[in-house]
This record gives sequence, C-alpha cells and structure tokens, in this order.
Amino acid sequence: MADSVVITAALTGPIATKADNPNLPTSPEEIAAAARGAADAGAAVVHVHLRDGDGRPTADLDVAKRTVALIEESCEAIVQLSTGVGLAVDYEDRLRLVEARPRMATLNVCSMSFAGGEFRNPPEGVRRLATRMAELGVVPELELYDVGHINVMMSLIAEGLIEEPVRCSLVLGVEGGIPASVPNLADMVGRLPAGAVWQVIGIGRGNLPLTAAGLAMGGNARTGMEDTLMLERKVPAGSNAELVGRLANLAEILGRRPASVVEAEEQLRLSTADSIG
Ligand code: KMH
Ligand code: ZN
Repeated sequence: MADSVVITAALTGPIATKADNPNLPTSPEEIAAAARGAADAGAAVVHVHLRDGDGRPTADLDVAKRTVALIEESCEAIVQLSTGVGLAVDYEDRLRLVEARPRMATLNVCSMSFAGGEFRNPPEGVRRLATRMAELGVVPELELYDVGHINVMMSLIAEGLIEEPVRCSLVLGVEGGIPASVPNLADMVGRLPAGAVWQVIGIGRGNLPLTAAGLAMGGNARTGMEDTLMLERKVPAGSNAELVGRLANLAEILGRRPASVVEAEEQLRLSTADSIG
C-alpha cells in the first residue's frame, strides 16, 4: 500500500445549492478560491462541476475553460473536470467539455437510475468520449457505481479505449447504485484489475465510514461539498478546505499522509506531458 494517499476535493457537485450551504462555491472565481483552499489543506486533485449564473449545473465550454484556467492560476492541484455534469444536461454537451483540456476528466461508464432521476451514459457515447479523451490526452477517471460497471470497464480496456493502469472511483450509496457497506466495498475492490488506482466515494451517511475503510484497504480518498455538506451531524461544512483537513487528519491517524501533487502525478501515472492546459 502506498503510504501517501491522493486526496481529491470534489468542490461543488451538481445538486447542492447555496440555500443548502452558503459556503458552496458556484462561480468560477469561487471554485478557483475553493480549489486553492483545498490544495493548501492537502488535496492533490480537484474534481470540478460548473454552474451557470443562476447556480444550475452547466456544460458551457467557455465557463469550463475559464474555470480550468482560474484554478490552474490559483494552485498546482490537478484539475479533474466532471463530464457527469448534472442529470438534466444533454449528453452531447457533457461530452464536449473535455475540449477545455483539463488534465483529467471523469468517464461515467453506464446509464442508471440516480437518486430518482435518470443518468444517461449510452454505450456508444461512452466509447466516443473515451476516444476523444485519448486523442486530447485527457486522462479518464472511471466512475463505477455498481459491480456490473466494473465489467463494462473491463470491456473498454479490452477494446483498447482505456489504458491501464485504470484510475477509478468506487461510488457507494447512490440510490440506484450499490449500497454503502464495507462488504460491498471489499467485493468491488476484489474485482478490480491488478494495478488499478482507486478511491472511494461514499455518498450520504456512509461518507466517512466508507472513506475510512477505503483508506485502511490502501485506496485513495475523496471528500468535498459534492459528497457531503456536513462536517459532522448538525455541523455544516464551513468550506471544502475544512473537509479536506478532516480527511487528511483521518489518513494520518491510519498511517497514511496526503500525497503531494508530484506524488499524485506518479501514482496516477500522469506524465508532465499530460499537462496540456
Ligand atoms: N457525483 C458522484 C456520485 C462525476 O461527476 O462524473 C460521482 C461523480 C461523477 O462525481
Ligand atoms: Zn462529480
């Protein structure tokens, strides 16, 4: 197990609003400031969703380019743009986001029911997105919400659309995906190909326990206001940096320390040539 842990800060997500937590960053400037705070607290990767002027999820390419540029000016953290964007956003618009050329972007491999909505990731579109990411040198992080998604990832590898080692998120606790439990996490980890670089995304109440279990198993970890708005019961998070600081403390208690950006580049096999900003 690597003694350093790559911490990803998921700064905003598509669902929460400032009414849920006024500290949620939504404008490009707020997102860049949150990225810097998270990086200072120990995050090596920032996972980024975009919002329009009304605070709704958007796949607007100009907003994406501006946000990526502002983050890259404000800190060294590796920018990972979400192509999940939000359930109401058209797949073709989501796909175009990689033209903003972040160093990494998410690749959601399966359509599914998602917390009462429909999350469209059609097989042919997923293959087009993987192909375009490879052309642009944008490194994919595969989002796996259930055991069967791992089989689809294996098909994408076999088709030559995804390079190994795969970088992936094991997402537990989405309504429509695998429930958040330690046996389910262990099952998913056991099915990953050798050399896979993985992190846990624990949604809702399972967030902290599942994150701790993933750390104990040698995985990387993610936190941030996309995944939880609360620092603890009845205590809203004051910032993404606060959540990252808590995760860094937890990792240290478990004998792991936050990876620097350089260490994260090594673990995730991001060559500096991937820095195409
Ligand atoms: N929202 C999480 C359940 C993405 O943005 O592409 C998974 C996620 C995926 O962050
Ligand atoms: Zn996301």
